[in-house]
Amino acid sequence: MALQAAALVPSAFSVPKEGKTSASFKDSSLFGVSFSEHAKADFSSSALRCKREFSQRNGVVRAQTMATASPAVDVSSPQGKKTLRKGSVIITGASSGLGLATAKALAETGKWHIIMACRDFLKAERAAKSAGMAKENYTIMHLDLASLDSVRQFVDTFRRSGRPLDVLVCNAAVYLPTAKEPTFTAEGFELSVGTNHLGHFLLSRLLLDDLKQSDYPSKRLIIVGSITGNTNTLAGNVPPKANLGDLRGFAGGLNGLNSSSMIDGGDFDGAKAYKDSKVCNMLTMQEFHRLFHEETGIAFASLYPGCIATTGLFREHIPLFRLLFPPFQKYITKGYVSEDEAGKRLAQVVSDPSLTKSGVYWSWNKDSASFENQLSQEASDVEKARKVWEISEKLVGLA
Ligand code: LMG
Ligand code: NDP
Ligand code: PMR
Repeated sequence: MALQAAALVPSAFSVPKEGKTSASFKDSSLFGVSFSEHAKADFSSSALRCKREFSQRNGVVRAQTMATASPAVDVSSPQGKKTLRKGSVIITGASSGLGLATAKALAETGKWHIIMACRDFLKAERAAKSAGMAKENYTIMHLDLASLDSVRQFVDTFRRSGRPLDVLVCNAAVYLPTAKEPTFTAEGFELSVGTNHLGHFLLSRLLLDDLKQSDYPSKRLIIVGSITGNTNTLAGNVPPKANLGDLRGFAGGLNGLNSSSMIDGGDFDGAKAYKDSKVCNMLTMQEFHRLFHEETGIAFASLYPGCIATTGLFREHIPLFRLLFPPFQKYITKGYVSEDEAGKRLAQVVSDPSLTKSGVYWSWNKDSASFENQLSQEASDVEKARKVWEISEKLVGLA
């Protein structure tokens, strides 16, 4: 395989190729707008759109067609100034790593209420406390992405809470690099793709309606991607490489019984399954953008936050890897970022007024300036995105 030299640099440092939608460092110059700029952005257009009434009453969901209880922009403040209500953001897997750091960064602004969607309630509570998050800034709700029933139940519980949904962040993931045999979700899908992609696919499809109903000025759906799913980078060329093939295993249901547990139909490989799941995440973001951006105004985005070598993602890896990986990334590849820094990056994609473009895969350069990065050929394949979407709909019971 002939790889271009330029294609081998890590995506965080790569210069966007010509010919694609206005990818440029110009955008990154807008980066750095502080959270305080948030309220100054122009919010007039969608201020009085339909909105669900905020109601904490048990089991009551009230659909209303008039803005009443708490419109996103309140122009009736004493000085007649526009003030923005707290944004409401769901973050999956906010009990550790990137999700927790993002929740913390957003909570610290005082402008967000974070719904921490986690499979381990107690762990999430302890994590929020130790991150110093104030109680009024977060709610923990149970979500196990490895069960589609749990996903549906979560959506139901969230709707009953009466909170609006302004931003959804699909962040949770599992990585099983040392597993010899596949393990499965409640519905029998291979666990990495089942959790990282299918669980999030159902969640975001169901919550799209809630996002549509929000009157918040900048509505976003963010799906965390990664460099290791992109074979146009050095990191993406470390074996085993992501490759969805012709999707035969996926179409067969990934159950390891009458079909392969791998999307491409091959033998099980946990590291590859994770990377494949990230390709699905990035393709899903683009298909969402293609189908719904114009109609809804929602910004769909993905990102590579940098190599956060210290997170729980590597908990299943061998101890030697866990010992060497952080210094390797810090001193050799220089791709390392701390959880705090990565959390600030994702928090920008949630709330920065300059990162509103839809259909973008964000990355950050050495100076921590954001830029629109190029996805690999497979991770930007329009036909594959369409097929992954169609098969996913069938597997999660939406088609
Ligand atoms: C698999 O191993 C595991 O089996 C699997 O379980 C899972 O973990 C998976 O991706 C995750 O990895 C992959 C294998 C690499 O593992 C290793 O990383 C072995 C380490 C080899 C050590 C190399 C020495 C590096 C020196 C640094 C020493 C510091 C500390 C080490 C820290 C280790 C933690 C990472 O697989 C291989 O086969 C090894 C080859 C890797 C090369 C990858 C580069 C590919 C580039 C492709 C293009 C080449 C082009 C040439 C250059 C062109 C220049 C313009
Ligand atoms: P962590 O393991 O720290 O965080 C993952 C989170 O996902 C945890 O909170 C975990 O919950 C949760 N989770 C796992 N399975 C489920 C499930 N079935 N239902 C609900 N939640 C679940 O890893 P990271 O913070 O590193 O990973 C976060 C995201 O960042 C992932 O999408 C990953 O792919 C991406 N990423 C990470 C990089 C890195 O270098 N670390 C680089 C690029 C992307 P619990 O706490 O209960 O285990
Ligand atoms: Mg990688 C040159 C830059 C670079 C970057 C930015 C990463 C990120 N990695 C790079 C290079 C290399 N890695 C090289 C040269 C090697 C061979 C020594 C290497 C190896 C390696 C392994 C074994 N790297 C890994 C692993 C993992 O198990 C991680 C993985 O693939 O998880 C799926 C991983 C990662 N390297 C990264 C990042 C961000 C990861 C993990 C997380 C992820 O993509 O979500």
